[in-house]
Amino acid sequence: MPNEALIVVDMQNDFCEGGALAVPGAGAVVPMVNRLITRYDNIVLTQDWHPAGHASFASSWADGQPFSAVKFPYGPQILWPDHCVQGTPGAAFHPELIVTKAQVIVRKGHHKGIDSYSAFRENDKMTRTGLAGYLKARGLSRLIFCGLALDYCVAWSAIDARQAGFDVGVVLEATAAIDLEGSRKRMLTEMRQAGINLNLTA
Ligand code: VGL
Ligand code: ZN
Repeated sequence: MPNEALIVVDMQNDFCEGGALAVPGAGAVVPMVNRLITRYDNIVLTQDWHPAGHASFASSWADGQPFSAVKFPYGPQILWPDHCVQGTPGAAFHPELIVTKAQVIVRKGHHKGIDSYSAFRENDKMTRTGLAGYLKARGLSRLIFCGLALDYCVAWSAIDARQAGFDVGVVLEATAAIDLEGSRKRMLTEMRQAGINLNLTA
């Protein structure tokens, strides 16, 4: 369909097996995502792209514990292991990911003090990446999401997309979750309540 775009979220080495913030089952997602990429004409890749010493890294704080929840000026934030540092192999796309068809790559999390799970809006809920404007300018109104991690960057992106007025679906079998303290189940419920179609297949 000419008005559809596939949004491939954060298929990067650090989120795959052996990476700094490996998502369980990420390797199995790569062939599923590639199958989707071959089927869609309009492809957007997102890339988590942090400067060294990013505020979301536990190592940036005295006593910072990876996977702990803390309070940032803009609200709650989880501290993560150092990951997806700009220009490092961990920030590169998985070597088997089909990247040639992508028309745009959206990099996010580049502001040192603000994390960005969503590909549309940073975690301060104010700073916009420009992706909504890009998609609207191209007449792409129906968005299909896949990639990593289901319960963080995929879910936050999909929910923001609904709020921005897009028709949204997620291909669950082409995702994998971090599942931190029930986050997988919680975000599936939130996505369903937001009117996101979770019944798509690869
Ligand atoms: C992500 C945690 C931190 C993700 C990115 O891609 O889901 N999660 N940075
Ligand atoms: Zn990140």
